[in-house]
Amino acid sequence: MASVALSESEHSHAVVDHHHEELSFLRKYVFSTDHKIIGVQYGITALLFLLFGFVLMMLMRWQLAYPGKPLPWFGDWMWLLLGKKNAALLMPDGVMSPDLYNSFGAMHGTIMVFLGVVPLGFAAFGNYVVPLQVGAPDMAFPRINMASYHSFLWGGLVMLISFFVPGGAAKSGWTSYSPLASIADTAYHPFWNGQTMWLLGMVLLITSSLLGSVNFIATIIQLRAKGMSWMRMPFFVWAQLVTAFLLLLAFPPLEAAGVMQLMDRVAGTSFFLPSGLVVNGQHFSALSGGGSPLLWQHLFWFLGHPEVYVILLPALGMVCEILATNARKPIWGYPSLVFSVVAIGFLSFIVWAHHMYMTGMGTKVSAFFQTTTVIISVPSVVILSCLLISLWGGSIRFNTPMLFALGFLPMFGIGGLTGIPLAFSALGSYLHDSYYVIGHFHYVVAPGVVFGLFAGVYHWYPKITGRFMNEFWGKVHFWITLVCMNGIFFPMFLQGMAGMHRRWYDGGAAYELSKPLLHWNEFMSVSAWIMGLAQIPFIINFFISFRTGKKASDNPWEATTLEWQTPTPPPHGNFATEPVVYRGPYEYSVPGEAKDFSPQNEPVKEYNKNL
Ligand code: HEM
Ligand SMILES: [Cu+2]
Repeated sequence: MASVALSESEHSHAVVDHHHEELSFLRKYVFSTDHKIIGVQYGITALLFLLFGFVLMMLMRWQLAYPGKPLPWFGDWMWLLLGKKNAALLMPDGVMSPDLYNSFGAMHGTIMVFLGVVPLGFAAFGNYVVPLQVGAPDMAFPRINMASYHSFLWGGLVMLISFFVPGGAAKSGWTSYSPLASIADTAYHPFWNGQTMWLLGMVLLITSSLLGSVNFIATIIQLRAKGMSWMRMPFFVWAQLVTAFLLLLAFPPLEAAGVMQLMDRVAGTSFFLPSGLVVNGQHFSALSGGGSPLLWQHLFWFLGHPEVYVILLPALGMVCEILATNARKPIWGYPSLVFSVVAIGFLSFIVWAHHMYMTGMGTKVSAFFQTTTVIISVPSVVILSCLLISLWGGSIRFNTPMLFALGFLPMFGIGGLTGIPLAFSALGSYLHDSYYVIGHFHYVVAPGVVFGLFAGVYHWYPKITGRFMNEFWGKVHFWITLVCMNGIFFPMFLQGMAGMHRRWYDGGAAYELSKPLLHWNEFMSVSAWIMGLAQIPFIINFFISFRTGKKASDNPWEATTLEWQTPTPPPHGNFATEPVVYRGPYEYSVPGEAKDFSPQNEPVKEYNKNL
């Protein structure tokens, strides 16, 4: 804010002033307004939630592989996660109850999406990297930035606390469909129950995202350094800009819907509750009724589909940066990348009902959504193709960030291509709610997006901490994770095509149709647990390298974008003098230049001006 108005000389003056002013620990690390600290806060919190969401899934995978068997060892410790009362209620004799399975499933989805991947990709890397890449001293609104993190943190804490309320955390899936979600959990306690807490938590998380998104939009539009024209912005910045618009425009309907569902639960309204509702033989005649369950689905998916791009785009942006840096080549077709990502942004608002083919929408409406869904795959394919072609003829450096970025390409490719059949309602109706769908979107979000995020951690870690992470353990982390990811998710396609349903508490054991494919469950679960072990080297590497890692210079990867043209780690205010940009973002191996990278703030030599 203040920094926007400052002229260059005033600003460097402000930097000097800040050095003299000793901030207390609380102001510096907890209530910080520095985008870099906030980025790190988001990053650490999100990584912890990512781990937690994964642990929930590893516990569920026990139940899927060995239905009804008591959980070994962990069973005795579940009270730590659930409280003593809930543990006795939801895990009698150490066996996971159906309610607990549903609860873990719903919280896995919610935590991964809203507390893990999006805060890491959009908020953590966005906060740390975007102002540096556009050459700004900070975000446009530093205090709103702080409020955004704190709203996120409280949203996360509410979600965690909900494990301990009577009956445990929410059980209605990450989609919380009404009418079941509207009446869920109230038997445990009229207010302090999982679903109500979920809604409260979501309201805080959505508020946080909205605060973040206006900040990114203002920063990218207003605070770009001199010379940083639109088509000179690194692709990561473009991806963040489009993501911010998606959040800003798609989340408000869900926030409204969340408050409405909350009112249905606690204030006797019937926004989503129909007249004459009967659930499991129980009549809900006291309801005033007249509400529309379908309205919830529309409001949810109006956010839900753009949200998948909110999950994807930041990771895609990071992969692009890392590929260019390590292939030592300009990105092939940068303008088409930019136009494609903007096109995805627009289109993602008119495809949402492809999640709702089973609701009995008319053929005309479904034809519309099928068409838009197929169209949106075009820009995605353009982006993936540009990235692949960019590798052609490069002298590739196979370091850990590059391995993860390379791993992203085929994994995201499998995820995207397996989505195309789902676009057609005839096939979608058969595959709907099957493990095929779980396999499809996990290929996008787990080996896809999560690989992009890991690539980002390894790539920007030296800038943030001044030290490299260990390469050997990074590679061990990559290869085991790659193999295990496919071990977990590939068999899901086979199971799903054979008709195995998602959200089955026994993993299909009770159904004749799953018999031939049941043996995969154990294989998938073991893959998940080995993958869990493979994260240990990453965690140790992450913390140990902070002190003992190899020292990194200011521009250790010899990269071109502005975040590498400041001291490592960047000082408060980021740049000693305001940078001026002379070139596009990926000028690697420019003919006639002495070195194979030409930073954006390096003036173009006279003889190269017409190249
Ligand atoms: C990498 C490790 C992961 C594993 C092993 C895993 C596994 C699973 C499995 C087996 C299910 C289906 C449960 C069922 O239907 O009964 C599931 C559901 C889900 N997962 Fe994951 N997942 C992982 C990562 C992620 C990530 C990174 C995200 C999001 C960005 C994610 C989002 C979801 C969502 C939204 C659901 C649906 C939850 C619901 O049914 O409401 N998962 N996961
Ligand atoms: Cu969708």
